[in-house]
Amino acid sequence: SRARGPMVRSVLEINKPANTANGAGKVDLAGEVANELKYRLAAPKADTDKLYQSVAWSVHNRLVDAFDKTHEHWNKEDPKHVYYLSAEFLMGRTLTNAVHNMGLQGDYAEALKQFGQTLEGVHGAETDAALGNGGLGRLAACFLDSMATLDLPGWGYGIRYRYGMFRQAIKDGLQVELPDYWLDNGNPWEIRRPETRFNVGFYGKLEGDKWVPGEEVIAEAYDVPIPGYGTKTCSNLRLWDALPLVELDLDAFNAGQYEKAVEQKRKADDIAAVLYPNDATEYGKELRLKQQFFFVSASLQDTIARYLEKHSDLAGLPEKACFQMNDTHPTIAVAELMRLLIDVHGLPYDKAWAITTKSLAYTNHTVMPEALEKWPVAVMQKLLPRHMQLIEQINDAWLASVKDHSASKGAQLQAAKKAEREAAAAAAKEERAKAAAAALEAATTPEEKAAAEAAAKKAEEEAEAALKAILEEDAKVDYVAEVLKSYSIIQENQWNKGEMLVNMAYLAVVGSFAVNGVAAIHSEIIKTDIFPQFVELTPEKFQNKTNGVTLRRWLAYCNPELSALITEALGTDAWVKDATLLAGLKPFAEDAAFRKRWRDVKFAKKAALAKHIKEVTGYEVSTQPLFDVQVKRIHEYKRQFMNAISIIYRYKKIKEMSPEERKKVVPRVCIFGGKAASAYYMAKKIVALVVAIAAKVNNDPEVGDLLKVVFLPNYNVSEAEVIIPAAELSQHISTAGTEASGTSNMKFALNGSFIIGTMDGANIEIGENTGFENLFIFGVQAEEINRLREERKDFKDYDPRWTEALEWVKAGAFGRADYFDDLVASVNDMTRGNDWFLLANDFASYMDAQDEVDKLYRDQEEWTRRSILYTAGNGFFSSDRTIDQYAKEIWSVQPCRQA
Ligand code: OX2
Repeated sequence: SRARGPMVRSVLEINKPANTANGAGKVDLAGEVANELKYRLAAPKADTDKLYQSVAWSVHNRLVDAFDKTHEHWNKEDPKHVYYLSAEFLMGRTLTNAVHNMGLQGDYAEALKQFGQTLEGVHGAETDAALGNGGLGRLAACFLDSMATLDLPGWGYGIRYRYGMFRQAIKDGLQVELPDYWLDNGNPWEIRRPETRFNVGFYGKLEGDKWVPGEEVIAEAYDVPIPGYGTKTCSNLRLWDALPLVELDLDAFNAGQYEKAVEQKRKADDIAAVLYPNDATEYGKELRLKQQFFFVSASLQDTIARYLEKHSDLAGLPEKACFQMNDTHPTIAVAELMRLLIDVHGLPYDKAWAITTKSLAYTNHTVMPEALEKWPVAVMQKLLPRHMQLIEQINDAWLASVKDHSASKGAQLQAAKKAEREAAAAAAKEERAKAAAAALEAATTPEEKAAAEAAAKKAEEEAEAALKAILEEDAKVDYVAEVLKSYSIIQENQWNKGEMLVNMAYLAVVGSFAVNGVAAIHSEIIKTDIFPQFVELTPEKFQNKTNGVTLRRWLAYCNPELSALITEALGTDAWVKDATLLAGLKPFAEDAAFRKRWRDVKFAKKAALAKHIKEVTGYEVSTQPLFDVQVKRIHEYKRQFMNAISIIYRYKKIKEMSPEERKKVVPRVCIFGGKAASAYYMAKKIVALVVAIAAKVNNDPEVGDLLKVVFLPNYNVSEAEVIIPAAELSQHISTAGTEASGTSNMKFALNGSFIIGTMDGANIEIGENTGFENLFIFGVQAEEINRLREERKDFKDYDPRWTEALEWVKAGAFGRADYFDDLVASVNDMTRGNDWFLLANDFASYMDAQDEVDKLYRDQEEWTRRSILYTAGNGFFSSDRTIDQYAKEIWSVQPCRQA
């Protein structure tokens, strides 16, 4: 559904002035756009769509210029590069970003005038490049922007999925998934490189150490130029497409075997076809491992080939290349780099291992156990037999190296266990002695005394025998082996005994020189809960790199009105590149006239969102109420369900109020957005519940503008760019300890939106930067989670409001009572659900925090004052800062800037 504007002027008309308007020495952009329109698109009329494409192709030419110069420069200087290996890059639209980053907005605006159009006018015709699910993929995209902006030599490497993230629609109240045909109109933002191809093998057999693949495909490169902001640097995102070695088997075709004739092509097509639509969960499908290996192998082959154009000794590779593995998805790189060095380049194992472990670094993005990828050995063996052999070798060498440590740790554990048993036995013995003395004392006859003595003796003997037996049992436990097992990359599946798995996170930790988490709390949790045994051995490997977002896309371009105000106040636009300057806004929070202008901007953005809501959902919302937003992937741990239930409670109370009471209610528009993974049963019900609440509440005349609920379908980067600037309150309410970082929280904060949230992920650091008094923090702390899960009370004993709202859903107040039954039971029926994410526990404090929100919103001056402090306080969350830290503390990559 693409915005098609009115037909504008004919090509003939616009060609004339365009060719003569510009002076010598200046690129004639209007003429260039006209040429693209006429010759590349062969379009007789310049409608919005065609005009967008023509402008995009013209911008493409400017990008290619910058790209070529940058790479010529880097080629000459030969600096160390970082390669960001990621299965996901969630780029969104490119036009506005590219034009602004290159400082060409004035020129293109001028050129477009000749077609009776504006940049903003054609912007909407672009389809998002949605090659990612959520935070992880968008982070990769922000990182590319910052790397180029900081002139850091570095490329992204990924897959050119032919179908990106599915398009979400709501049909009959439920989510439906539609294919994302993002390449249908061509893609002006990429350069196909038919000369850059590598073969990637799968399956087959081992002849000793020699791997003979049973299937092979070609990886072909597509380059996506990445222009930095305010610099000549234009770096690269190289995405791989998969092609068959033989596209058409003509013999088979001629023999009438049509399917066999295109079998290779079909298999290759599958590899680069779709992005797996899961966020923070495991995929566990052979095709997924195939995709991972496909792009990792091509990327490593490519970088090694370029290295060898200039250098002969691969021992120097770590001085020229660092590979950052974005979560476990690319961690087969550990084995593939080993294979390439040993099998293809003839290096001995030890030398290859030294190079590998000096070149690889790993970022962990989640502590959700289901997202830490573990591949069955059987699958790995079948798909990548040589890699499985190497992983076994790596594991053996690794376990041998931790043998001494395991022996002493095991012995310590065993001694500690023994001491513990003996101490317990000694304490019990003392108790028995006391009891025996009392029994003796109480005995009156000699017979009774004798009996008491005999009983005491017997008890003593029994206890000693029991202790002996226990100690003997303990002695049989092989503590050393247990400790050693905790280090093993290959481990038994705890849910399916007998099945062996390759723990990809462990492989990554062993194969990397640096491991990092993505927010302070998360980096601590991975040390204490996920990799404690590795931290014992190499504490220096573990780092924190708190996430960040690019201020270009997420403030300057998505909120030009606020940007203009900030620039005016600071007297410079240097904050776009140096986010620490935003702190200069603090004094303006005290200025009533400035606050008024700040509010006016927010109001304008709310009006734009209200218009969008009307267009997309048909719902009419006023711009006066508080705009309350929760947009992110739908997941039980993110607790959209808790938000929904609180809205139901609010709605119920409004209905029960007298007209007088209703006057005191702070009106709200509650906005949701987010996709549910297609196979995620509960998440889909949560979407349906929000849609059902909206249908009921928005059509209830009794409630009017006091409450509106909106589910905006197909949440993606472009939607976020409209939603985030308009938000006044945003919700980041995951169970403490579950959201590694979150990155939308940073985007909201930078756009002056308040945060209601838990002590989780980057919320904590946002609190530190904004001042916790300005956030609405609620809920239990991460340290309490395990205990609270064990101490589960009956659901009705938490907060009566919780059960009241849930019972209403159960009674069918929002329709589909049967459909919502499992969802409601998961947090409301002790026999059917354990409320794993502690919604019931946190509901009361969440409701209290919401009351605080309403209270503060009534005081618009104070609200605005603090809103300004959000923008002023959070420059820390620029991805420029994050990338600078990666470059210095992990990659050892220096800027390489053209004069
Ligand atoms: C996400 C995490 O869930 C989120 O908390 C974090 O902000 C983001 O990565 C970027 O670091 N898939 N998505 C994530 O992790 C995984 C795995």
